[in-house]
Amino acid sequence: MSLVITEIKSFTGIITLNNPSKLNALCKELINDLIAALNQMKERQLRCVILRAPAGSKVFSAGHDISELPKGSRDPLSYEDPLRRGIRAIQSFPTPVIAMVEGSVWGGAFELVMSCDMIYAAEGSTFAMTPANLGVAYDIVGIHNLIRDCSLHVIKEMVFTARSVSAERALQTGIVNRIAPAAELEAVVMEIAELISVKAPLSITLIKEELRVLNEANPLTPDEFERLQYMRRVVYDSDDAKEGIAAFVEKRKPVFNGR
Ligand code: LCV
Repeated sequence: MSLVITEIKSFTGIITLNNPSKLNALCKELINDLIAALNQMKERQLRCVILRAPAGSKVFSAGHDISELPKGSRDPLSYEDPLRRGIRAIQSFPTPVIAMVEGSVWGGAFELVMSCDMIYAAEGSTFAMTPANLGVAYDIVGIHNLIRDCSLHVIKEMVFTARSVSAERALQTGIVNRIAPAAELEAVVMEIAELISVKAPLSITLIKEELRVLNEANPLTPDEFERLQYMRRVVYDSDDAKEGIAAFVEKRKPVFNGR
């Protein structure tokens, strides 16, 4: 059974994350189903895709499936890992992908919604960026996906404290386009999707790709890249990386010693 539900309404595709027992944690299987759904919708030449959780969800997605994180000594977010593949599938989708958020968004799921073209959130939803909770060596591409769309100070506060921000705060800081009461959110997003679906799709596809390429343009020298990769290796080889995951599994607070 697929871990996503797909639906098509006219020119709009709707992908609903559907793994409630694991709070829509982004396990490999769910990401593969998400990518398969996007590929089907690309073949149907749909003009807009909405990514959502079931109505009434308290948790939109609990983020990367922690049980699938390597237990140290391996890059947890390398190029072909599921989260990286899922995010590239959204960013390279030829027409707009809209995140319709209800509930709490955690870690890699925050990067996933940030990789969408627009974000519309229900009042009461929250967003958290959690590598510092787990001792995770988040990767350069993932961090780059966060810093382009809202103030660096806000992203630093989110990462350094791992504390959730409210939908209202996310609206003020440009993380989300708009918030609405949960009961009205679907109508708000469907209206946007319908507006998009009658516009010129070729222009939209071109400008979405121009914006992606320009937004990702960042002069990073090979030496700088290698230096950051070395710093990441120190983190993912660390005792703290193991402690973060162990603490989550053992349902206790982690004790990080900085080595
Ligand atoms: C696997 C889970 C998860 C989960 N994976 O329900 O950004 S990074 O670097 O951190 C990146 C690597 C990343 O995305 O890491 C994951 C970040 N996610 C989080 O930190 C959220 C972790 N989850 C929670 O804080 C709670 O589960 C929330 C607040 C989401 C919901 O709390 P609630 O009390 O409603 P439980 O905690 O009881 O979770 C229900 C079941 O889902 C599992 C969790 O282990 C529990 O399983 P058991 O019933 O078998 O004990 N679960 C939750 N999140 N990300 N499994």
